[in-house]
This record gives sequence, structure tokens and C-alpha cells, in this order.
Amino acid sequence: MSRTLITGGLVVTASDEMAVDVLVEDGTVVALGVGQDWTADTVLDATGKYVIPGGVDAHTHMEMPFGGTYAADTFETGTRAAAWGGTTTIVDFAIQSVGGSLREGLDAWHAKAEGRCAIDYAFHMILADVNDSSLKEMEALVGEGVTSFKLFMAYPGVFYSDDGKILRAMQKGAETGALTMMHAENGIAIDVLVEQALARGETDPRVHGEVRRELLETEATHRAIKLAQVAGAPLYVVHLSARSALAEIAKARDEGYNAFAETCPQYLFLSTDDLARPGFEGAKYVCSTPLRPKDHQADLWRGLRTDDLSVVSTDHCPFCFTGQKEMGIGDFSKIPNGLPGVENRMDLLHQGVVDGHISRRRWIEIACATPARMFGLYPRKGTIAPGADADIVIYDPAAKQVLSAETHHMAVDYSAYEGKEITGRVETVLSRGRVVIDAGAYHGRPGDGAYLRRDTCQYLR
Ligand code: DUC
Ligand code: ZN
Ligand code: ZN
Repeated sequence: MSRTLITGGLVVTASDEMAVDVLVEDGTVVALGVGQDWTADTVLDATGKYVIPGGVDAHTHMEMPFGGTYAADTFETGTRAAAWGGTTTIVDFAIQSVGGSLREGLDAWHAKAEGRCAIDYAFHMILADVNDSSLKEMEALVGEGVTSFKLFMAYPGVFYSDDGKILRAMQKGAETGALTMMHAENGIAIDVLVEQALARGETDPRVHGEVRRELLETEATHRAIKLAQVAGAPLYVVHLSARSALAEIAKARDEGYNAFAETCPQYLFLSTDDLARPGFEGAKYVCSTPLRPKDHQADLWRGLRTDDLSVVSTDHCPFCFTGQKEMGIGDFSKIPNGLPGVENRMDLLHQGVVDGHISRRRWIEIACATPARMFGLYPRKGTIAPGADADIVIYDPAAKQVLSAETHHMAVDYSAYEGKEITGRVETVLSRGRVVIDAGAYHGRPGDGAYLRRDTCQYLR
């Protein structure tokens, strides 16, 4: 039996702040207490530090095929970078190909991830081809712990589903207990605006943000909510970026519907000013939904405080500037969509604490506890309590750091936050009791991370 003791820190969970020691046995938290006579093989001194649950990032795309290329982080590099940033669980998106089965898609993602991950991982499934057979398959997948399915109102000809398909998938979600996740942008209208902009000779990255109009996120969010209500299904809107889309979610929640939404650090810290950076630099900030004008950020922080936004995930989908983002020189629509961020989420949200946007406990709630509950992993993940996996971060709230591609561990040649000064830094990370990060060194191995079968959404029962 291996025993680890974490002493002297302030344990912060979504519900409590406690000056207690934490005892871990064989990868599981067994006790919290003060003045106990505990002995251990390893003692970690957390005096002056926070002791927090490992982050749960419920939205990543390792090695995602997109626009003729692949997201630059593999499961090996991306999960290692996640660990460096204090995230100990990811939920990635397996993809059904058009004409293919869910099984084929899921098997392919298991093959990419198995034996390579530094931290524990689970899967959502992207439904790219809703038909009788894939709807039937959803039942089996829920039984295997894949309990959430993403649909797209955007990307016609790639991932797009029309309203009839969306309704059918939502009905199946309601029947099986699965959660429908929605990319809410009107992709049919966006494609018209893209074509018109290019015909006018408008080719810069900035135009990506202009054609993906706020109104088209709001309209799609509204439509997704109404379709979910018709189906009697819960809804989780991913990567919400616009204040008017947030108002749609808030209204549905006020009316008592199970409508949930996440936002991402990029929408809290970056803006259309970044998309408009000179030259082709703006390509680094091309993602969908797009970055919005800076004044949306205060509304998103408020949504996080009021719980109209329940979760912050990264939508980590990195493409190198050289050779990948550059595919869109002369045509912004060919820039692969996505930003790196899996390593930065816990720090950026802690900066939100430092800046006074959210409390410490809310930080842990939106980054650890709620994503775990939303996606059926709580209390094994997302908290520090007897019986939970010992996924624990010792966090130095006073340390200063500067975010940079020079020092990050993601396999991408730029940082979306280059030069940004942050207060707070991960010091030590335990994944199921094993020290994987400590004193600036990585001690894990590919394959340490295990696949997690998830329960259904724990806000619905
Ligand atoms: N948005 C992105 O920015 N990248 C991948 C897919 C998506 O929906
Ligand atoms: Zn999406
Ligand atoms: Zn995504």
C-alpha cells in the first residue's frame, strides 16, 4: 500500500475552503483532517499553497482532423501539457465520419488514445451522420460510458445536421439519458456570407469574425433550445462566445429548462482585436464560435457568476502557425479553426479570481466539479473528498509567470496568450495518487492515464 500525505495547505473545493491535511492511499483520497498522527511514504508540504482538485477539461480535440490537416497535439503531447497546467481529466470528442458508424469512430479514437495518455480521459461522440442506424447505436454507447453527443448547426458538408436530424438525435438523447451538446452557429447562412466576403476580395483573418455574426450564434442557440424543448431533452451549448447567445440560455434556464452552456478562456481574455492583428497574425486567433468584441467579456464573467454559464472548457484544438494556419493565407475560410489552451485554463481562471471576477470556490466549481458532474464523473473526479480519485494539484497562488510558447508544453508553435503575466502557478500534480508534475519536472509516462466510462449527466437525476 502506498500512502501520500499533503500537509499545511488550504484545500479548496467547489463548496469548502479548509485548512486540513489530505491523506491518499493507493491512488484514492481516504481522509481529510487536522492534527492527525498520519504517517506516509511521501509527504508533500503545501504550506502557503492551495490544494485543489485536478482540473476537468470537458472539451478537447487531440489530433482532430480539420480542413485537410490535424490538430497538432497528440493524445500523448496534449495530455502531458494538460497535466503541466493542472488538468487531470479530459473529455475528448470521438468523431463519426459521414457514411461511417459510431462504433468505427469510437474505436478509432480509442486506438489513438490508448496507452498514450498522461492523465485520465473519456469521450463524447460527434454525430456527423444522423440516421436510423447511428441513432440505434447511441443506446449502446451510453452503456459504454459515452453519454454525450455533439451535433453541429455549422460546417455544412462536414459535420452539419439539419433541424430534422437534430430533433431526432435529441429525442434519442431524451430516451437514453444522453446529453446533447450543440455547436450553435447557423452554418448555412455563414457560408453565404463567407462566399460574398471572398467575392469582394476580403480575405483577412479578421473577416472570419465578421461573417460568423453574433446574430447567427444567437439564432442557432435559440433554435437549439426550442428543438430541445420540443424533444423534451436537456441541452448543453458548447463554446458560447456572444452575450446575446448567453441571454438565450439565461432565459431558458429562468423558464426552468435544462439548458446549460460552457464558455472558454479565449472568450474571456481575447477579442476581435486579436483577430484583427496586422499581417496574417490574426490567424492564430481563428476559432469557431469566433472571438467577440472585448465588451462581451464582462457579460461572460457575469454569466459565470450567475451560473447561466456552468463550465469553462478549452475547446483545445491547436494548429501551428507555420504550415497549418498559413493554409489560409489569401482565404480566411481555409484557416483551420481552433486555439491551443489545455495547459492554460486553470491558470487563466485563477487570474479571474485574482482580477475579482469569480471567487476561489467558483473557480473550482466551473473548472473541476461542474464539468465532472455534467458529464457523469463526480465525485470520482472534480473534488477532494474520501473516496475520490487522488487527482490533486498543489497550486501556488502568489507565484508569477509569463505565458509563452517558449515555455509551454503544447505541441504548437505559438501561444494565444504570448507575454501575458499571470499570478498563480501549478506546483505539484497528482494523478490517481502518482506525482506527475513536481518542481518543474514531469514524472509521468504515456499510458498512465486510463479510459473513464462515464455515467449520464448528474444534473438530471
Ligand atoms: N471549433 C473550433 O474552433 N475548432 C474545432 C471545431 C470547432 O467547432
Ligand atoms: Zn464546435
Ligand atoms: Zn470543439
